[in-house]
Formats: sequence, C-alpha cells, structure tokens
Amino acid sequence: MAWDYESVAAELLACEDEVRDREPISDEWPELASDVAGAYGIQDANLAKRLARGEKLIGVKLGLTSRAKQQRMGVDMPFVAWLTDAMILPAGDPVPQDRLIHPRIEPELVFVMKDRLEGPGVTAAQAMAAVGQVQGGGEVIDSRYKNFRFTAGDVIADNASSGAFSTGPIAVRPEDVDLSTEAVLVEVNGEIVDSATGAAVQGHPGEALALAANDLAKRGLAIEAGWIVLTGGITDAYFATPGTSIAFHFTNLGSVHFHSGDE
Ligand code: OOG
Ligand code: MG
Repeated sequence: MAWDYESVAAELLACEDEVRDREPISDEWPELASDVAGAYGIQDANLAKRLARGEKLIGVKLGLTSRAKQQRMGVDMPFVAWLTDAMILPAGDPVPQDRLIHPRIEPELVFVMKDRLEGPGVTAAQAMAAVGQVQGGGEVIDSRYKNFRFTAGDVIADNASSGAFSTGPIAVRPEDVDLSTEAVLVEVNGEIVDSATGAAVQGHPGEALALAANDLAKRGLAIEAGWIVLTGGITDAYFATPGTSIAFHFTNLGSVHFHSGDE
C-alpha cells in the first residue's frame, strides 16, 4: 500500500473505531518517522474527520514532556495533539474497555485557559498569565500501534495516543499553587508505585504550555480561551487492564481515581 497523509489519517481512525492495533506506519513508510510537519498534517486530517462526525474541539494535549515518558516510549521529542469532547471521561465512570485497545493511565497537570495564547515567542510566564484554573487529572492513552511501538512521526500522526481523560475535584488559580513542587503519588491496586512533582514536566508545566503555543503557531494556530490543556504525563503510564484500580494523589489538587472495569 502506498500511503499518503489522508489514507494514514483514515487508517488510524479506523483502528480506533474498530478497536484494533497495527504495526507502525513508518515500517512501511520510513520517511514518516522524521517527517514532523507531515505527521502534523495527518493529525490535522484525523481531527477534521472527528469534527465532521460531530465531535467538538475542546483543547490540546502535550505528549512526552517528561523524561519518564520519553525514556519509556523511546522518543525524546515533546509534541502537541488534539482533545475533543468524545475523550472526556466523567470522574468515577469506569475506563471504557469496550472502545479501547490497551489503555494505560498517566497523571497530568491540567490547565483551563482564560485567555487566548498565540505563539511564536511565548514564554512560560506569559503562558501562565493566560491560565484560568489548574487541576490534577489523568489521561487514558491508547496507542493504535501494537505494544505502543512507534517513532515520533507515527505517534504525532496518531494524535499522540489520545484516548480519554478525567480531571480532578479541585480547581485553583495558578498563582495559588506552586506547580514545580506539586507532587503526585501513583497508586495501583492499593500500592504506591511511582511519584514525581510538576518539575518533571519541562521544569514547570508552564513551559509545556508555552511549547504548545509556539508549536501550534507553526501551523498558524493558537490555544483558545476556554480550552483544556493536558501538559503531559508526569510519570510513566500504568496498564489499566480490567480489575485494576489506579489513583493519582496530588498534594493540593486532590485525587483522581480510575476503575478499569470488572475482570
Ligand atoms: C504517547 C502519548 C504521550 C504524554 O502525556 O506524554 C502522552 C504515548 O505515550 O503513547 O500523552
Ligand atoms: Mg498524556
């Protein structure tokens, strides 16, 4: 099969809809591995298909903004992807196993924007000034690639393994929390298995937000007021196989719980 951007976008969305994984597209189209601009073209075509079927664009997510994530996934480049309303997982709802391939869950610091933020040249301080609220959260990632094996181009094209996300019970103004020292404990089936602070995310999640604005500017896009921004997994992600309970406990931002359905 000779791939082009449109057919890759269609195939990745079909994998998602049919709940099946596949080998990375770059196995067949090696140039895609490092074609970042092309991969964003695929990501945008993927979004256009979501919008055409009625999903609403509600924000952006960052990927691979922490060393923990970069090392685990074997890709050392942060990137941006799209969030739609279909990805919202109301707090307390079980992880929707029937529509996910191999969900993994990771803790995130989440921003709700009060102002539009447009790059290039945005600094972390300017980025934070545009934030209305900060929340703890968790993202359910679900790569369309077997065993989460991918190159930078593959994962950007795949909307950064987007699946679902939940936000925590407490929302604070950004000036009321120190995000570099805000810690999260990761609990899996009652055991604390991991921890980190917000500093793991590019030194400060505001840096990740600035990075997103500056990256979107390359496509002539901006972060809009009211949008949600997931700033990237703070720690590694944990498999949410049926029967698994995962909770993220933040210092000031409360806890977010995920129940992965019955075994
Ligand atoms: C890519 C998505 C990464 C994050 O927060 O780093 C991501 C993956 O790990 O499959 O959402
Ligand atoms: Mg994430």
